[in-house]
Order: sequence, then structure tokens, then C-alpha cells
Amino acid sequence: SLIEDARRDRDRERDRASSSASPGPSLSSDSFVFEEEKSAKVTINLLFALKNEKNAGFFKAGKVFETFEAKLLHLESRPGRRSKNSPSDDLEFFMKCEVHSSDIEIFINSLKRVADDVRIAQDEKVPWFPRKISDLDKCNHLITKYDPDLDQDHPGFSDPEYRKRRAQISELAFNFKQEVYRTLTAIYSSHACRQFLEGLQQLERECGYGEDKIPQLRDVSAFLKDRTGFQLRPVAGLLSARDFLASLAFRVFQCTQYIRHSSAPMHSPEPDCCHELLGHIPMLTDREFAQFSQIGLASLGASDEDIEKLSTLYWFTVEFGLCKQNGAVKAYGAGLLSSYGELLYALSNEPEYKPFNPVETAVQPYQDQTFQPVYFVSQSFEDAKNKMRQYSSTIQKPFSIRYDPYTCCIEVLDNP
Ligand code: HBI
Ligand code: NLE
Ligand code: FE
Repeated sequence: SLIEDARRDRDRERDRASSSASPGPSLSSDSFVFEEEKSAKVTINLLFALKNEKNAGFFKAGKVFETFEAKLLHLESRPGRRSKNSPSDDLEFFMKCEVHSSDIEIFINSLKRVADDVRIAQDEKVPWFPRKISDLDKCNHLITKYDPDLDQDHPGFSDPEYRKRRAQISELAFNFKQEVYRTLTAIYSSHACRQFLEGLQQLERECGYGEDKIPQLRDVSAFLKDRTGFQLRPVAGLLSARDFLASLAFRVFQCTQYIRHSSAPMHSPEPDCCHELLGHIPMLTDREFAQFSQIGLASLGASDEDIEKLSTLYWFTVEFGLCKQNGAVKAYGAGLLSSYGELLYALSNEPEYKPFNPVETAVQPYQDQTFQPVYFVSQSFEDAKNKMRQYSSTIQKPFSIRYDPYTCCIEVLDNP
């Protein structure tokens, strides 16, 4: 009788549509407006779930398709995951099908009687995002903040020599000398987390790190690729948060090449090669941390507001995070590990500490001119990773994403 109901509804709806000049139920706008197109077929994306107790649900749903002469173009099933206490034998079905445009609403209603959680794709506008590493070529939106040619507050703005030199990245070896390296390595053992110290040791042993040399990006990249699958890619300056985070999804880390101005070696407001090499790279040799850094996956196709939140989370973890180790607080954030000034400050008793909690951390205001007034402390990397993962799963998107580590490509599953 379900099917009879559906058939009756269908006929009533078709009659109504043909006897009135007004367009039929319109779900995705103009395809319904013209009289001649009343019986036009439209393609829709559909998702529905079948809970456990409705065993024959799929075949009942099939009957609804038959009744509405819906032509199935694509079908995928997967374990259900929308309901909170979903038992493992719930299933979700994603389908693309062609239906009469005037039938859509009634078709969906009929389907709702036999299936749970029926959704139809809206034409939501999803921001473009990269799907493979070569797409990162298009993630090149620099933001001009801190460009020494444009920013009057930049310590090098009034230094034409510096600005000229900075344009010639091949000369970077000039400045990165003992000073930054030596001062920082002197306090790492008491201030940096264990994973960082181990990473730096490996880099010194096997990758040409030392106070009087700058390793080549290519060598460091190959080294990291072996350890944790991370690769480095040169970048000309600060990228937009969206582009920067997107790279992380592919385990690609965008590295600046230039060096900070020699008048302020102990703190730079912007990333430079000291920051990348001393702050980030040692951490990226750690498997668990590398996984954590792939938070970029959550950013793909996310709304601007979600990007803002992820970027703030990145800021207070990967850049300025602290963690507990053997009862002591240690630094794991790269912005701390590359700044002698801020590393001392962060572990003094001046700043405020808060426990890391993504929901709260994501909305903490921050600035990037000078030291942070507040730092977030994680119980451990594992704890931070789990909390981040849980947080990422709450970001609403009209599709889901899978990263294929063999091809380094993003697979997208539509998810109306
Ligand atoms: N771009 N090159 C570069 N390096 C960064 O660390 C960086 C960036 N753009 C944005 C950004 N960091 C921050 O917004 C993060 O919080 C995402
Ligand atoms: N303040 C850091 C440093 O001096 O190395 C750089 C921070 C980049 C976000
Ligand atoms: Fe950084």
C-alpha cells in the first residue's frame, strides 16, 4: 500500500501540474518554469539511510524508483555514519538519478516513507580545492602582509640593500649563520619537547644541519619524505590560509626561502627559512605530529568561517603549541622553536596557559606581530590529535573526502 500511496500521490501531482500554469514544485530553480518542460527530466543527487530494522528497505525504495520511472545513473552504498549511535549494519545509499522534474517533491516524500534521512543535493557552492599535488601550483595566493617592499613596519622596509638581497634567494646563506642557530640550540634541551630534540638530532646527523650551514630544501624534503611522507615546496611568502592549509592535506609543507632581517634575529613576525628549518622541519620528522599536521584535509572545500577556525587552531598548535611531558611544559610550536625571545617568554610564568580544546581554541583571537598573550597546553600529541580529529568531523560539508596515500590524490564522495 505504500506503493499505491506513492502512485496516487504521483498522479495527483502530475494532474495538478498539468492543470495549472504555475510551475511545479521547484527544487533547483529554472528547469521547472516553462510549461513545455513540465515533463522534463532532471538529474538529482540523493542520499538516504536504511536503519537496521527496515530490512527490506532497499527493495521498497526500489519500488518507489520504479513507480516514478526514476532512472538510476549511479549507486554507491557505504556503512552509515550519520546517526550518533549507529549500529554497524546501518547503510547509506548515494545515488544519482533522473526523474521527472514535476515529480521530485513527491518522489522524495515517498522515499521518506521507506528510508531514513533522505537528502537531496542542493547546488551548494563549494570553494574550489586541490585534488592532487600538482593542483598546488594553483594554490599560490600570496598575501602581501609583511612584504618588505610594501609594509612600512617591516624591519627591512627602510633598508634597500636588504630588500635587494631578499629578492635574490640564492644568497640566503649569507645571513643564516651561527647566531640564530647557536642561541636557540642552547635552550632547546630544556625548552623543546622530546620529539623535536630527536628530530633535530637526526637532521644534524643525516641532513646537513649545523650552525654554519643551511641545508638545501631538496635534501631536507627527500629526508622528510622518507620519514613521514612530508615534502617541502618553496613558496615566495605568506600564502592565504586556504592555500596554505590545502597543501598540508597532501603532506606538502610550503617553505619560505628568505631570511629574517639581521636587526631582529631573535624574533620575526613572518616565517623565514630559520623558522621553517628550525621550527617546523624537526617536528615534521615525527610520525604522530605529521599526522596531526594533516589537519589540512579538513580545510578542503570548507567555508571561509571554517577556514578561519582551522587557521586559528593551526596557529595555537603547530605554531605556538605547548605540551606536557613528564610533568613539565615543553614547546612543540614552530613559532616558538624558531624564536629565542618567544621561546623563553612562553615558558616563563608571564603568559596565560589554557588547556587545548579545539572548540574554544578555534575562536581565541590572536595577533602575529609580537608574542602571544595566551598559549594552549595539550596533554600529549595523541590527545591533541584525537581532539582535532573529533573537531574536524563536526565541520559540515556537502561531501566527504578520502586521501589516497598511494596516489597522493583526494577522492571526493558526494554527500548531499
Ligand atoms: N603561508 N607561507 C606561509 N607560511 C605559513 O606558515 C602560513 C602561510 N599562510 C597562512 C598561515 N600560515 C596561517 O594563516 C596559518 O594559521 C594557516
Ligand atoms: N616568530 C617566529 C620566529 O621568530 O621565528 C616566526 C613565526 C611565523 C609564524
Ligand atoms: Fe610556521
